[in-house]
Amino acid sequence: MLTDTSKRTRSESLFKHASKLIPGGVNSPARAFGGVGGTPPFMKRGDGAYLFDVDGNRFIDYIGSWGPHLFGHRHPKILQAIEYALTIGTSFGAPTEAEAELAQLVIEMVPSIEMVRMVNSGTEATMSAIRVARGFTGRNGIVKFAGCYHGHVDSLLVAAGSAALTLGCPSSPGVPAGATADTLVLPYNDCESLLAAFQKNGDQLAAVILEPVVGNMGCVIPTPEFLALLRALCTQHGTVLIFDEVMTGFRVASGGAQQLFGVLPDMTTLGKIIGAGMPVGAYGGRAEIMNCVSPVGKVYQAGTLSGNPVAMAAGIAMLNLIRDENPYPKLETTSAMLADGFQSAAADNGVPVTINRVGSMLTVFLTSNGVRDLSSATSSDTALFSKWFHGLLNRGVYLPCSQFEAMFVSAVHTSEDIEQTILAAQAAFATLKS
Ligand code: KE4
Repeated sequence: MLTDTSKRTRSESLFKHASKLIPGGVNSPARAFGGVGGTPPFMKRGDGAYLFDVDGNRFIDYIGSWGPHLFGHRHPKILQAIEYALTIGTSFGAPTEAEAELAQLVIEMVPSIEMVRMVNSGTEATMSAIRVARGFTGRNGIVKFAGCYHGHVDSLLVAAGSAALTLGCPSSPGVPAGATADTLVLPYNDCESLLAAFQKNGDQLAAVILEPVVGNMGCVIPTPEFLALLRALCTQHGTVLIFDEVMTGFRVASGGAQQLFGVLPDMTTLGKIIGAGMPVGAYGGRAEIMNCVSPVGKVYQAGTLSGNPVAMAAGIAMLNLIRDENPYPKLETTSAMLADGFQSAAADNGVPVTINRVGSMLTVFLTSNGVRDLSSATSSDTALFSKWFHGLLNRGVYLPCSQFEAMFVSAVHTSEDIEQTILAAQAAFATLKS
């Protein structure tokens, strides 16, 4: 039975009020509905696979805070760990045992990481990894790929994905030319241009950074040839290969995309799931590289709240949950059921879609083309996507508010939730024909 969640008057008044105080009424542009229009629901609480808004509507949540909630909202073991941490304090600015405990878990779980440094966000992680790669190699050049998003780092805010792409500002004003002069942007999955770039500039390249499964132009999957060539060229030229696993880390496998695909980077950045909803990022890699980081080495990076005990407790609980419960088989089954359901619902209504999925991250592109890079992703009909998005939102299903994002299934989404979602998708696709 379909639910009607179209009445959201309190969210509308809150959005008007917040917009006078905070740019766009949000603390991150991705939440502002800029790509789909309308008013974002203001959420009151989350529980398991659901979000509840201030108007009393319940939504089946496929954002999961943009990735962190692998086990849904308010998992008891994560809450318990946070509650205990609060009984001993919030932050000391001194080393604690918990930081070493989370570091140990990350090193054991992520194949290529020998040493790791905690920070407070994915952006801090990628910003720091780029600096370390430049310090380690003594070079300046970096390669990124059009449509990939690595946080709002000056040198990487070029042809960026996520909300930068959604809102039509993939290369942001305010970033001085000097900050991106050493950044080379290539098409994702394009072996030819990668080879040419290395033949021309290989020995000036400090790093190549990529999302090893892209979420930020929607879900885009690397070809095995592309990953293999990347690895080979970086090895050949002494360039640091950075897998930005802020989204894919602990999401597509316990060891991230590098474990799933069997390709080991030199450095890895992490975020989202590692903090279980608390602000945690991390960067790590070969000990030889990480020993360049202050205070052991000379590459400076610091943070008042990095490794704070409350966030560490949440991260430790999350990674222990992953090791104890191994959610991936169930995530695969539930996510495949969801993708198949979307595919049939679209076909039943004559709506051409392309669905890309890796494990529990997926995107329904409103296009009949295959989607393998930014130009094919942007061939999607974003106006049609917006209509479909609102059709689902008004029927109790909360997808990422952009064609250029990935949705996430959690380990606590049930088959009933999936069936309910497909019913809503069926009805929403039907409205696209009118
Ligand atoms: P944060 O600084 O937002 O923690 O992480 C930046 C980042 C880095 N790398 C990847 C692959 C990422 O996906 C992100 C952040 N992702 C976006 C959503 N696609 C976060 C949502 C937002 O910006 O509000």
